[in-house]
Amino acid sequence: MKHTKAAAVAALTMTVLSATTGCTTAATAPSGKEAPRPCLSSGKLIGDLDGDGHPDRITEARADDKPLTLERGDASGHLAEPVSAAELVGARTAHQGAAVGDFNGDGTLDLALFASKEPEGDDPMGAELATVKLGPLTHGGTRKRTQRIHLDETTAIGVTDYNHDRRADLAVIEYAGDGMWEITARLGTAKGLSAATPEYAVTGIDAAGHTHRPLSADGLSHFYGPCEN
Ligand SMILES: [Ca+2]
Ligand SMILES: [Ca+2]
Repeated sequence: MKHTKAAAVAALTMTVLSATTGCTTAATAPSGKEAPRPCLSSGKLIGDLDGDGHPDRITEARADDKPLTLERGDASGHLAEPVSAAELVGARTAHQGAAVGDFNGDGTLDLALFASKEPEGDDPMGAELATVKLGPLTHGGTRKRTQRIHLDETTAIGVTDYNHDRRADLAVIEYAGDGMWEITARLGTAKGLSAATPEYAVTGIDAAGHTHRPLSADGLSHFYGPCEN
């Protein structure tokens, strides 16, 4: 599957996150504050990604080349300018992307990042960057526990739950070699995503009976309900 480069244009707007987003509280953030439990509002994830105890707004990556964006919220409920996936990755390659999900199922949001160049030959050579930062993240988006995973040349990533275990799984549009692309998956585990993470080709035959799901814009709806008003 050939995929075009994602546009990473973010509107420079200052938005107020309403106090009525209705996020209930869950785990305790590093700041000592009760971290808001993630929920969905108008299709966007409201949750504390940066670990300061205040809800952030995450616009999920979409299959139609709309990349993930992050708007960090503060104590007053204001949302800062959207940060693009490319800015989160911090690399200048042909493709960059980010996906947010709870890959280890501990209740905190984790952040997967990749940076990749275009394939240069028949054989996959690997993405230049493929990591998962397990939450809770710090304010700067860093994390003490960063896991490296292997991806071949990649153009997009997203989350869904292929094996119905309530842990986020990473879906990847990945170079398969010989000019071919495929959607592959890395299954979330109690330890997150790692080199030992189970993986399988979504576009191939799946002996385990996992549901075939391509990258989609509704991945987070498998895990989070609407915010209460
Ligand atoms: Ca987590
Ligand atoms: Ca899963």
